[in-house]
Amino acid sequence: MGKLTHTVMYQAVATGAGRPRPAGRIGVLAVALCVSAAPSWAATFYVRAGGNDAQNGRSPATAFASIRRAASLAGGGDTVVVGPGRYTEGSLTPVGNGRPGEVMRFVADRDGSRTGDAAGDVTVDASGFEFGFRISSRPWVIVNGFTVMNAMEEGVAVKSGSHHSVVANCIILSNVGRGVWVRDSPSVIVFNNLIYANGGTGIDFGGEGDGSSGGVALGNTVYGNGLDGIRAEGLVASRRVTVAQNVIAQNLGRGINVKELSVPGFVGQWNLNIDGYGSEANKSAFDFTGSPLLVDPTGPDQVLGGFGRSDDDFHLRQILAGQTEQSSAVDGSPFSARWLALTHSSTETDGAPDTAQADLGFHYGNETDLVSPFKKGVAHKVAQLRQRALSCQKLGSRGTSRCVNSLARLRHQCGSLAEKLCG
Ligand SMILES: [Ca+2]
Ligand SMILES: [Ca+2]
Repeated sequence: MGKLTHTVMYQAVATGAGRPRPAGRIGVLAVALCVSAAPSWAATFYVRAGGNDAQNGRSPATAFASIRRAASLAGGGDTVVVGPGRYTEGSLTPVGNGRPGEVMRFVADRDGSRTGDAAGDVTVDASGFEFGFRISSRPWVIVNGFTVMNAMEEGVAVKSGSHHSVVANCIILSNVGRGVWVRDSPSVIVFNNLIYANGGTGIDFGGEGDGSSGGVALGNTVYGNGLDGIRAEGLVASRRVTVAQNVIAQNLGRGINVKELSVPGFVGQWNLNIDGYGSEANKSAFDFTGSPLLVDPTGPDQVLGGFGRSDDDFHLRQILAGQTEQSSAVDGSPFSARWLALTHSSTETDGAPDTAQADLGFHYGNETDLVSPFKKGVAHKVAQLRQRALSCQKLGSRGTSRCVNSLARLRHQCGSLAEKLCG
């Protein structure tokens, strides 16, 4: 009965097109609370390369042409679905913020299943703009699946209290500044992105006010950026940052650089980082060594990113996909691909889904954002991951002499890293 009621309300809202939406919501909220049904006013806005900003954006047939237009209407609970194509716009931010249980989503419809378009990249070409996405004072916003390039500063900026926001499954390249800048925004998750050929640091947690404590950089490939790979700044403290399961290579600065004020609670584990560590934080993790064996980052054209990006290939070399060598990033996590909801995406050139233990680094074709698929919520997930990492670290720090007695435990806690630790 409640369901029927709020379906009717939803239609009332939906047919009120052209009305000032936020004001309408307050009235609907009051009614919704009276009938104790879960509010269901969340709207979906569509953006397509062939769209028109004069339409209402509420269906693929009446899609907007610009992401900016959709963002100017979207807030908590709403989703902006963007079809394949190239959008020359930038500094995108939603008009409203999300809330717990009512996140605001920007979703790239790369396979065309929601817009009816032919599959393809969904590219925000931010040439002439400061940022690709600029999530500012907008908590609980998810940016999922976009290619973001050419911004004059950061590809994606999450700043000024945009806590609990998520950047997932994006390819962020050739921006002049950082790839992802998390600034004064706690509990932000940067999950399964390919971040490369940016002028600044790949992923940066920091700020000048509240800092960005509780930040998570999980499962990203961070390659060939102009400064550090992943960094936790030290102007103010960003505590309890977690950096795990990333592949980090060919960055000009340090692979992982944690400044002194941000050392408390830092957890770094299961990274394949060949670019070293900053001097202010002791290296506490037990990392994979050797080349990440990416298939061909520059591609045959020998140009990394920019106009040469279409043949850039960041899959992992592996025997099952026909390569003669196997990256140690394959099956590098102690957690299963299922545990991380990565079973519909791939690190293999043949596109076969990730199975058994999760592979490290960027997975092509992934759609899950780490927030939506898990019943207990992402905070629980991150807590489990940190706990496991700390146990692994503790066991590993005992040195090889303890391997005889604790190899089984070490294997359970650390995954394939156990064998490496014990030689
Ligand atoms: Ca290339
Ligand atoms: Ca695997």
